[in-house]
Amino acid sequence: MSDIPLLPSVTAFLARHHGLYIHGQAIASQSSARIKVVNPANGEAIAEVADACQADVELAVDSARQGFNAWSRTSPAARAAVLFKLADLLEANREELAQLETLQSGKLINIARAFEVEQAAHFLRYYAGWATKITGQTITPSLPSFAGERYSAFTLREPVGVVVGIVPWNFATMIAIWKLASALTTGCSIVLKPSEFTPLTLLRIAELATDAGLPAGALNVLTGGGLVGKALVEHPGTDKVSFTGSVPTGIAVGQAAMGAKLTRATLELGGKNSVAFLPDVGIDKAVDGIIEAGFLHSGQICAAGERFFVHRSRIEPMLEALSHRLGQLKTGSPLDESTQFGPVANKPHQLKLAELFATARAEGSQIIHGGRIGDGPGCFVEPTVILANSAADTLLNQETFGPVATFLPYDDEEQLLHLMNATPYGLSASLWSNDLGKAMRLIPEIQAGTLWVNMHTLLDPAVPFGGIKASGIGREFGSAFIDDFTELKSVMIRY
Ligand code: TXE
Repeated sequence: MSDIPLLPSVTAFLARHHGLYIHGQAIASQSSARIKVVNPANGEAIAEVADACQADVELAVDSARQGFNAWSRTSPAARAAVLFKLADLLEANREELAQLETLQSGKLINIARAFEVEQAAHFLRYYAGWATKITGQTITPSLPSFAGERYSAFTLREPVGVVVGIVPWNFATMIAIWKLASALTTGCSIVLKPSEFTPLTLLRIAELATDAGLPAGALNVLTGGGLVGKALVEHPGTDKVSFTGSVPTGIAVGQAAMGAKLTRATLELGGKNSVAFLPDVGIDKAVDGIIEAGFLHSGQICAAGERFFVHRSRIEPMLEALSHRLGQLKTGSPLDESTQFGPVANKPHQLKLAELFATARAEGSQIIHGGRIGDGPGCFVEPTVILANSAADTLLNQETFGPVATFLPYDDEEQLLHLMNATPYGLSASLWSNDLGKAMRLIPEIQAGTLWVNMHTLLDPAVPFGGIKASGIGREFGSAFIDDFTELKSVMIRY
């Protein structure tokens, strides 16, 4: 097989002189600084975007305040209709968005189509459905009446205001959709700041949002690096931050938000997610599970499994079967539909993984499979299996965010639970067993915001998602997001 041909609309989009998307239109940045967008599959620059400056931030926030005034007064049904229309437009432009996503992030084209576009449209429709279902409560106040007067009370859920959405590079389209959907459904406006590595699809989605009928200013897009995100977080005109990214940056963002003016912050950060196989799981099922948990999108998923615990009696055959399976994966261009394993998303990430492999070797962890990066211009990294010497090995504790599964054997359930929870993070975990009763008893003992049983990584818009411990604050999806994107106003009436 070979690469699919690029659509003419994709080639034309790449060649554009990209500006920012402010107040319903593409406009030039007030800075001449540019950022090159590089295709990680071959190291070639494919486009350039603006590196926004403070003047652009001022313009975007001013526009978002105006957008908030208009959008927050739009009826819930009208808001839902615009979001449903945007979901239709995502699907209508599926191939264009998927190709742009693959070019900027190295994601396999089939994953770009299925997750970045189709799943994103599914999530957007789920959120849109909530626009007409956001309610407060009626309350009978509890105090006694002193002179025959009566009291009644009710609560209102009001949109928090102008949201700053800061997006990482791993699912640049889908995560941006989650953020804009949460904000727009609840009547907030949003300024989105994509990762400097993957800004293209969001510039296109902003155009589609205008086509869907979104009023000017309800969604603005500023491209640029971390400083643009920081300026938005600290800006007096923004009211909430929704951030997805690394733990250190997330902590800095949370501190800046709180420090500036108690700006609300939802932080969805990384982790070091545990995957535990009880001894009753067959080797083939376990290997399928490890690939699902650790190697989907080369492990560049915040919820991916990174620490794998296998009963000592099973670890040897499991590692052998896994290595065999990984050796059969077809590595290649992400635009080739037959490719099963592509590059990681950018050069710094590839180099970070090379450093982690060097650390693993220096510490004497056993590299069972892979453990090297490619030497060409593309950002290729071998799918890697590591057997740790002890629970203290770096690879068992530091997030790799790559195609790396690190294993440690355990002897009994008590030790297993200790190992699973001995991490400062708590985004997700999974437990694999045919004994559902045993799994049900272990579920309350495992510290994670999401715990999967006999599955890993699958996110559903109806099921809340977010981290405990150092993996974040707040929840996306379900109805849980409503709490984070609205303020609760209490109204009390005497009569
Ligand atoms: O992430 P950052 P980076 C991990 C992964 C990766 C590492 C670094 O291990 O190798 O993080 O990736 C913006 N104020 N994850 O540097 O720094 C930045 O421009 C406001 C895990 O890309 O977290 C980008 O838009 N914003 C992760 C976004 O924050 C700032 C997904 C994320 O950047 C900022 C991605 C600042 N001070 C990487 N500094 C996950 N858990 O999903 C940067 N940004």
